[in-house]
Amino acid sequence: MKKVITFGTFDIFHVGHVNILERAKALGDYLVVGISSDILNFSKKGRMPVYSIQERMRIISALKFVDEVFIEESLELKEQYIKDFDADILVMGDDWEGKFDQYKSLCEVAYLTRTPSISTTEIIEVVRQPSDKD
Ligand code: C2G
Repeated sequence: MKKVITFGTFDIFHVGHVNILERAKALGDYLVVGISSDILNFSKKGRMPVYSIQERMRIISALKFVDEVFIEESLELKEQYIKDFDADILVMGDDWEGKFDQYKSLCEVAYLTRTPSISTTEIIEVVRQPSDKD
């Protein structure tokens, strides 16, 4: 059985998230998703996620192509996570291109093209815009 591992915050779940998780699963038989803790997201993006870690884990684990989820506590623990879950391939969006190449001695590393024109940050900005009626 080929095990795939991927990581992300997956805040305000959107179609870009579905696309990468579905394509990640298609590269193997079993998909494990490390979901960034609220504090890790704060350190990455300078804001707390809109959805809590419990909510984000509940959403991601409900997807049919996700087999297992866990909390990603630190960006520096990838080696341990890859070993703990016995992953054969690490998959990330290409905004991380090259960033995880040091793990190529442990497993395959693949960067998939991001879905264009959608991100959590853009959704927050659009929702914040006052509508014409306001
Ligand atoms: N993604 C995508 N297309 C988008 C938006 C996001 O393919 N339009 C992908 C990202 O490339 C990433 C995953 O969806 O692989 C999750 O994205 P984020 O929630 O923004 O997670 P990120 O902050 O990149 O966390 O250890 C690594 C980090 O925890 C990754």
